Amino acid sequence: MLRLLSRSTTRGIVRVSQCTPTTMTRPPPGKMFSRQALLPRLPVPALDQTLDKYLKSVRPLLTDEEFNNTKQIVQEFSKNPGPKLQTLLEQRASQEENWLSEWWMKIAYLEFRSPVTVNVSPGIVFPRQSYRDKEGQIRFASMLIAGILDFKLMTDNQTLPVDHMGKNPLCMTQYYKILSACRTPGKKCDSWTCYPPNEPNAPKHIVVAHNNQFFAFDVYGSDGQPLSEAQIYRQLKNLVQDSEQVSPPVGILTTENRSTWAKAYTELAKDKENSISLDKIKHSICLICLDNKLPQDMSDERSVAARQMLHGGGSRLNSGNRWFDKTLQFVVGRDGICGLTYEHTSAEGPPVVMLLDHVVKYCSENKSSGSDSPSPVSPTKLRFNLSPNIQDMIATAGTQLDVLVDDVDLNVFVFQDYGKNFPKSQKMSPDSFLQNAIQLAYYRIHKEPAPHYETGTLRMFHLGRTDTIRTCSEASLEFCKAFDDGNIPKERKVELLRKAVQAHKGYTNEVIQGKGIDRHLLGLKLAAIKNGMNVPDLHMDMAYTLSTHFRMSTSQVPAHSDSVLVFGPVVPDGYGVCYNPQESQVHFGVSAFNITPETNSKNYIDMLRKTLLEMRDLFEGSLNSKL
Ligand code: HC5
Repeated sequence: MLRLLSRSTTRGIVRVSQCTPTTMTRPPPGKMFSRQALLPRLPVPALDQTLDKYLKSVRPLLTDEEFNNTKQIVQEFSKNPGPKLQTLLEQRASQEENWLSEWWMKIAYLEFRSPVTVNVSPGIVFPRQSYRDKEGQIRFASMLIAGILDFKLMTDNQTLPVDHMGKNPLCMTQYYKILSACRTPGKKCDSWTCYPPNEPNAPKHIVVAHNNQFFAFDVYGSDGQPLSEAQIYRQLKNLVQDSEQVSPPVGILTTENRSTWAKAYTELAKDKENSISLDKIKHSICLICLDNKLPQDMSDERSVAARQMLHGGGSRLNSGNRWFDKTLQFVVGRDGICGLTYEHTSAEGPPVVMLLDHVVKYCSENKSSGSDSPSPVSPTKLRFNLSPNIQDMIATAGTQLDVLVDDVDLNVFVFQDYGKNFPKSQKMSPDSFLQNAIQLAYYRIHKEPAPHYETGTLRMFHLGRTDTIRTCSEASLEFCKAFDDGNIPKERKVELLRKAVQAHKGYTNEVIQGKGIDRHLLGLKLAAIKNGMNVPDLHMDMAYTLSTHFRMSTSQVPAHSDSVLVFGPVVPDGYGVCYNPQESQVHFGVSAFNITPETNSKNYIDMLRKTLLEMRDLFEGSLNSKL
């Protein structure tokens, strides 16, 4: 069989060598994995259905002439080479645990060369904490670490309950991949390594970053139990005192273009001491970044905090106090600002949010964790010897990052007039309602529909990741066109909105059942490439390029805590919109790039707020008129 992607397990390390992303073998069946073996395998959708849906989805983005041309291309594809590629894909599906997940890890992440910072790694701002000084910062960090270890215990012991969507159990393997994992840069393709729990070499240390210095900190006592919060505090206090000097920002190299970073990595690792430090970071459970304050500009505090989580503020602020290759980095800032950033290769938002909700709750309960463990070991400083060449690379990386940071236009807001409650009261899916609001706000600013990506989960399938929910539809466009048309009565607008909501809901249901079109079309393209065939005309057609140039890149990530989630746009002329919908409010994080003056996050936020209010008015008006 064609086994493109192999896995090598050495002494419990799940290592993905260059260009060979991994899936973990089926984990042992603890409570957490009790449903794992029952999960269905990701299907390959029927070809004709995908092609029909594809044509429908591109229709609102094309002129009649363009559409007719695309229709012809699709028709030809359905005869040749479509069926042949479909067979190849079905063969792959019958041989792999999941026909998509390893390809996806490679295409979407490991081969992608842009910096992970801003372009790939999301940021999350936690609810603001009450501490206001350095002492409070260290105390909170200690509690946070205790909370992380408390969560880790549930994955180590596999006592975490299985997640469900409705009645359906979801794949739980991502929980094994967010802690003790790291990405490593490669020349053409990165690799990703994870050290699963309960293996002989499972890590026992975290890495703490302070003033751009890194420390390996063993957080378990000699009895294998987590250190108490008081023990963690004492060690952190010493560590902070020992690192008052700001060091050269070696971590800034991790914000580079991946191939550039790969070169620097090779150079850096030539030195024995550096190599040990790099391994210690890679092998750690997670990073804890003790940050300095970001200067407050005209923005509100939460938006400044969001930038701190997404990129750290630039080379002269906290961006060197990071290791962006690390899967999970918790950021504990000054004055009660805290959150995290995560490297996206191995997991989607929900497992990370589950962890953060647990940790936030743990910290709010302020329970002093357990008894002391024997023989705690002091943290050790990870040394980096920086050759003049590396120093130049750090300087260049800093300049590049500062350009990127200046380009990011990021703001957050809480919409407080309603949350899921209003659409529910009108018997509409809250997410489909919000998605249509997001599309409409774009339409009202730019006077055209946006190719629109919403993350749809495939976790109902073993090793499932995501597919695209294409929010822009003929129904959404009709609603957008009608919305500001004074000649159209409210009742009609409500009717059009309901249709658009229904279209989105229907599309969503198909995606989560494994019948989306984007990953299928990608699979067909890869099947062609891997078998030495040409990229099909369908994929070279402008309709494909246009409809996958996602000006709106969006994701719904519900959290129990009042956390704000942010990520960058995926195209220079687009927006990134992440939202945490709650019962009576919605937290939004909105990003754009300054390089495109037409897209502006504040402007978009104003329009989205206005649109959400006017969408509700539409209903109240129509309800009143019935009274
Ligand atoms: C803090 C949680 C952020 C959610 C991240 C997310 O949804 O990432 C998307 C993953 C995917 O495969 O759809 C990618 N996206 C950010 C570009 C929407």
